Amino acid sequence: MSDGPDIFLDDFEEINYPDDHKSGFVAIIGRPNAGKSTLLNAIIGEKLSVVTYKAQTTRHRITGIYSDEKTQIVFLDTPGMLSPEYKLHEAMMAAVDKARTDADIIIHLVDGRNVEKAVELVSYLANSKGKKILLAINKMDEASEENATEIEKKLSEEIDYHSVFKISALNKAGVDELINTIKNELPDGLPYYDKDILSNQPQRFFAEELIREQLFLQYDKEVPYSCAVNVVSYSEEEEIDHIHAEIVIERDSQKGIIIGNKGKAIKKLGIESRKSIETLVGKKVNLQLFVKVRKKWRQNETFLKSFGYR
Ligand SMILES: Nc1nc2c(ncn2[C@@H]2O[C@H](COP(=O)(O)OP(=O)(O)OP(=O)(O)O)[C@@H](O)[C@H]2O)c(=O)[nH]1
Ligand SMILES: [Mg+2]
Repeated sequence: MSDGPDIFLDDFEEINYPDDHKSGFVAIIGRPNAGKSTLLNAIIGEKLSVVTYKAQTTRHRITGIYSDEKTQIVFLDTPGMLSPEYKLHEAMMAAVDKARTDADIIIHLVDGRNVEKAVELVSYLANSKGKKILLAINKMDEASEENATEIEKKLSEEIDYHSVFKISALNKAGVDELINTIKNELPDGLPYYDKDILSNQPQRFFAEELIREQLFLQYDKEVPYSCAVNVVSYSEEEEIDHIHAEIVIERDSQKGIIIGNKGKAIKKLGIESRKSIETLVGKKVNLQLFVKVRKKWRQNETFLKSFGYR
């Protein structure tokens, strides 16, 4: 007799998928601010990934799962490609690397308004041997055709793209064509996740991201970049979720900025974060925010790990 767990086959629901079912991973990779998170949200139809007008908003690899009867595509939104300046950046690039390795298909997303920016760091992607790469030239609601043509020409000298798309993630223009091509190119396979779910990340993760989004929107300059958000506890009741979150900063001097005159700034941060979390979870939220100083956490492996960046 083995001492393994008893497994009752009755516990497994048998689902019959069509023989030609396809599934796979698609990484969205590009420079900061290209519109990667906007594209993910446009595809999934929900706000899964935080979008702001500032560069380097996304720090983690974020999954969004697209399913229909015959397909499941696991999209991986990634931080913007950059040359690392500190350890947090290294961790962000490691998230890009992991997504690139896991992907069956890569969407190379570029901002069509700016030729110089669109071609920056292209050598990083040119090294992705054996992967199908689709070029998506974004922001075509504002970019000129001449720019798009020049970008396509320059990038195609470095990368042998499977196909090229001109899209506006913001207006959801050209996004269906992109998805159809991906569907055709995916390998045959069964779904990786339950078809009802849109992401495999836990709710506390989204809570952290939504608070971080508000930090980006409400504070200037270096402040949001030197903050991490850590949900210490998340307890769910039927009518309300209770969340206890820490805003982690690098220096004592930032405490006053986060809290603001008579606590006004942190109050606003709390209210706006709570509202966006309530929209996500569809019920009331009781959010408590605390500010904590962790000196130079962006350079510290242990802190990076404990905040989920490794
Ligand atoms: N005009 C226009 N703006 C867009 C489009 N797609 C995204 N944006 C804007 O570009 C900015 C950056 O968008 P994000 O989706 O956060 O970009 P990202 O590539 O995820 O950025 P990081 O996470 O910082 O690397 C936001 O202000 C978006 O609203 C588009 O198709 N057209
Ligand atoms: Mg992003």
